[in-house]
Amino acid sequence: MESQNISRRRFVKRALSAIAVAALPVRSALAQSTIWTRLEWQQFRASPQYASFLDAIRLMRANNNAADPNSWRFWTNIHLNSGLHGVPYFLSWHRGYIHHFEQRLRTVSGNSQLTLPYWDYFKNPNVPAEFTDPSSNNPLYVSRVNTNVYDALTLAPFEPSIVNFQRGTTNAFEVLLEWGPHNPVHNIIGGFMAGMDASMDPIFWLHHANIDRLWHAWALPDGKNMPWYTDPYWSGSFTYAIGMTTQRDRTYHINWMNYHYDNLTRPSTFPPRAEAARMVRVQMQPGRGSRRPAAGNFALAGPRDLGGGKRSLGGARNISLADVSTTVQVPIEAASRQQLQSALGRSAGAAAGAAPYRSVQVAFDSVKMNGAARNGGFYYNVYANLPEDYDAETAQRRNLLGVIGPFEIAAAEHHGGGNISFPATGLLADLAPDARDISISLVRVGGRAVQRGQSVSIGEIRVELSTEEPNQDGKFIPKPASACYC
Ligand SMILES: [Cu+2]
Repeated sequence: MESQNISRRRFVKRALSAIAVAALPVRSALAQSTIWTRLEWQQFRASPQYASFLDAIRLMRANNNAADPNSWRFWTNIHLNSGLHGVPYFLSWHRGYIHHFEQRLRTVSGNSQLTLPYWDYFKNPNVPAEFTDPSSNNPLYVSRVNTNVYDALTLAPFEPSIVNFQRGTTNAFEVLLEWGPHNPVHNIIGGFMAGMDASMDPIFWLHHANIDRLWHAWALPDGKNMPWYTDPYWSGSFTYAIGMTTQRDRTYHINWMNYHYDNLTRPSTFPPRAEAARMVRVQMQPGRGSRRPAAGNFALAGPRDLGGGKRSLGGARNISLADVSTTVQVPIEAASRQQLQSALGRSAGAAAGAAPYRSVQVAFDSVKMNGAARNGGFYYNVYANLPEDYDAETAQRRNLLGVIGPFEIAAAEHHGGGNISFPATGLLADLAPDARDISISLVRVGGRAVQRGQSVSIGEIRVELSTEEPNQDGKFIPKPASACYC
């Protein structure tokens, strides 16, 4: 087993001393603990651990006592009740979560060497065959809508310009990775994966191990602009269950959790689509030109104060989404333009601290799905001010507000109300702060075979000003130059 480690103690010592140390990993037999290597599924299934993995999952799925950590439902309930999505620590929380699960797999299988495999869909977008064999004794099988996630892939988080990490900074990696490929993989696969019970599907764990690997691969070689582990950002802990707690700062680096990945190459190309039958797709082909969806004919909602330091600049009501894409045009009245500019930090008023509004968001109210839509297989990319002709990958970085699909709507329902809100301050400040209208486009991805007709309804889509400060770039303790992230 590879021992490539900087022990925590050594790391701290190095960080505190002013001695410049070459940024090389310490390879030493003196490393305090073993570093376990997580393998890609194709290697993993040929490894001696494969049988233990199947054993553990079979046993856990057969255990119906949800209060027992050895049961499958126990782990789904942790995710259901305390999973962090669309908020800070999305990546950090899941790193701790799957790490605890990996340890449970060892306990249940009795194999202390077992590690969690990952599925690299940038290499092969097909759910591995072992998961799709419906024989009754296959512990990896559950019913799914799609078994190819090509439609969920984007390279946007790995563009060289993406060096920030946390929410509220421009081009934040954590946000981009959640909007793609993380959420789209949930939505496109469908079934359990498209809802809050996602971890009932065994592929969930391989998906999240891959997301975790992509985070580490992105952070290499220097930790990018992640807050240094002594920054208050990392203080506190996650409690997953009784006796199952992880300090946040421990999730800063995978070596501190005693594991590693066999491949830390960042994705740079799309895989072959791999299924000839699915080549019919025309919309949202990554890297290919697309046209902004035509504006729909919606009832307009005028500007109004919303209370609580918020003001609507306007929007549209009663939007019903079928299996097509649409655009909502929000005209910005002359009287509101100055307020918008202030909120985007573009006017003297804002600089002097005189304007009340500091941030902009795009809000979706009362988002609902019909019954069939819940099963997933599709989603919508939500963009602001999409150019008439656009390149999907560029739009992913510049115009993407987020994703709306069964996974996000189920989460919004779970948290009450079905309201979804996307921060838009940085994005609109970059795009067109003086625009006379703001357009919100919903671009449908996937699901041709499954979802015909109306699938999602939205009470109102509006552009909101808020007196809340957006977080800003650079407000964190950076990694000392003498320390290494390796
Ligand atoms: Cu999750």
